[in-house]
Amino acid sequence: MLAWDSEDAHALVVNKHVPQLMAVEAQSLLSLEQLCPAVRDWVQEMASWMEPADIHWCDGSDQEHHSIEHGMIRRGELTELNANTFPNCFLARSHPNDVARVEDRTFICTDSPEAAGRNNNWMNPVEAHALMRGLFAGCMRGRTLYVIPYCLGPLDSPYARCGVEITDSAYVVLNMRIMTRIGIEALKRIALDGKFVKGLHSTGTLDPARRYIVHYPAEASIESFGSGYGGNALLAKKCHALRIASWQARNEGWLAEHMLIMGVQSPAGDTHYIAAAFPSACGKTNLAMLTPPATMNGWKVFTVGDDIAWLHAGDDGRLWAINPEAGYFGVVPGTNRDTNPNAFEMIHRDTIFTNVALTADNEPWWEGRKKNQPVKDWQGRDCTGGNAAHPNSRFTVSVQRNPVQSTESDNPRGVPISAIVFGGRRASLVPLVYEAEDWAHGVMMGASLASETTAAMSGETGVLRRDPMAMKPFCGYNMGDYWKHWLGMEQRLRNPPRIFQVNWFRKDLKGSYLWPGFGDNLRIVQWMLDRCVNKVSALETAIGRMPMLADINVEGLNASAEELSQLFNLDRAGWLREVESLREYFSQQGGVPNIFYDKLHLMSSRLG
Ligand code: OXD
Ligand code: MN
Repeated sequence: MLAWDSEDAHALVVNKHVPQLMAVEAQSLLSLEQLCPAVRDWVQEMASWMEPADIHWCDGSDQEHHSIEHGMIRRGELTELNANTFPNCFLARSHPNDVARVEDRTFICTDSPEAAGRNNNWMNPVEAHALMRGLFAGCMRGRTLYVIPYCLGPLDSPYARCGVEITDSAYVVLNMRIMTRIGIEALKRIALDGKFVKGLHSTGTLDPARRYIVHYPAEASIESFGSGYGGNALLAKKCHALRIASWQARNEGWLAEHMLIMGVQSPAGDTHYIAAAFPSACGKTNLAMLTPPATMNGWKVFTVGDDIAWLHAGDDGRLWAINPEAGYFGVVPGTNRDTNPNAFEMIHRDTIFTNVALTADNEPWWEGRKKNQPVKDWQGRDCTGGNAAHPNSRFTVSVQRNPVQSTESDNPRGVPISAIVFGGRRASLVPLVYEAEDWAHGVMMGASLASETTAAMSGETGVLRRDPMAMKPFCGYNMGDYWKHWLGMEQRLRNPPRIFQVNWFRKDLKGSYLWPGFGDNLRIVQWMLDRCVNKVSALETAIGRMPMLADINVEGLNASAEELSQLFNLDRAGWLREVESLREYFSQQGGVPNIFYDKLHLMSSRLG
């Protein structure tokens, strides 16, 4: 059993920090500005460059939050929603050209293009600084410059990392306060750590031609200009917790991944934790807070995180995970009582909605809400049907609102991971679930991930693209080096998690989904966990280990035996084409570990 005594581990980590914390505590009468001279000096330098009308240091208090909120309401940037049915909920509308991450405007600035890899857009750091300097110069005239000190991860965790975001967007402040631990406590931790990631953000004029999201991994700094959208503007999220952190993680021997973390408790009472990577808008939030089907009595799911996992090898040789975030920035459309009852309940109070539609009762509305009809679309226009809510409309809400949030979420040590899961959105080929034969095979499986694009990034949706480990848009360096780093993690793990791939999205010839998904995904999770404790055996196939159908819990399942077998159908010709396409893809990346080619060779000879 993998449960452990969290109280003891907590004491162990916290005690290490106590003398230093007391020293910083003694300074708590100092103003925020004085608490950390390194931050103060940097803010002053940036302010002289951006020329704001005033500077606001965020302390993270409720009072501050309400005053910023009221300012936004007064200026028409935030609308209060129905206070009876959605208390303390607000609607924000973004500029119609600013609704998603912009991968083509996102850059990694390393000394050489090779270090950034073909998976990233590259810019020379000197040129990038010059370009950004021009854009930021005087950009905050007449505006307030907010200083947001934040901590990613529990404040007392040795794995937590801090940053400071400078922004001229009040929307960013409100969202960052939900998504991370901001304010005085974060600044104290920065004073202790003696370092922080520097993030500069300005919405500028929201001109798409002057929109740049630029990262300098070697300098641990980020510059984002011209967008107010979450993934481009909440710099702690994708920019810091993934792009900058993945670079740091490689140097320091850990992993920063685009993964949910969930705890699964069996009726016998033991809990296992799973880390699962899926591309954006492929159901991570739904899986992380899944409600078990009625027939799986006694099973419980707890959410640790829904988007990002920082993973470290523990002294015990297991892989441990923390969620660096403190909130959810989830996709709204499709959320209802059937698909995700926990999320549906969670977003009925204390939530910021972005780009949803409105009903006549001033309630938020989105496709799949199943109640009422919209009268205003996401741009505030009278509704005539179509996409009333934007397909990438979002909710921002604290993890504390999640009825199934894990009590281990704040554990400074994290949770021990039993299984790693990779999943993509693929209409054909990839079976519902299969298991890797060993760590290297699992890493290659993750590297092979492909998925149909979604509305979370700008550009066409539904196009199949390779998205290794669901990190294509987020890996702050060369994919070849990243895969080698993943392979190398095995040396640090005496008891590594098992690795699986899932595909909830396989369709039949008529284009209908073969698998019901949502709560029923727990049946597949159960099989994976049974594998982790060697409770069931598996079928060795050309692509990996597949379940024996009798080992899948189908009690009460609304899928026929025919559908189930189609979900595991191994299309040999299709897989041979896949192997060829992977060889080609890997050869384009550069620096690909040889073992991937060995694994592909083995796969094609078995398929042949
Ligand atoms: C997200 C994304 O917002 O992946 O989490 O786009
Ligand atoms: Mn994400």
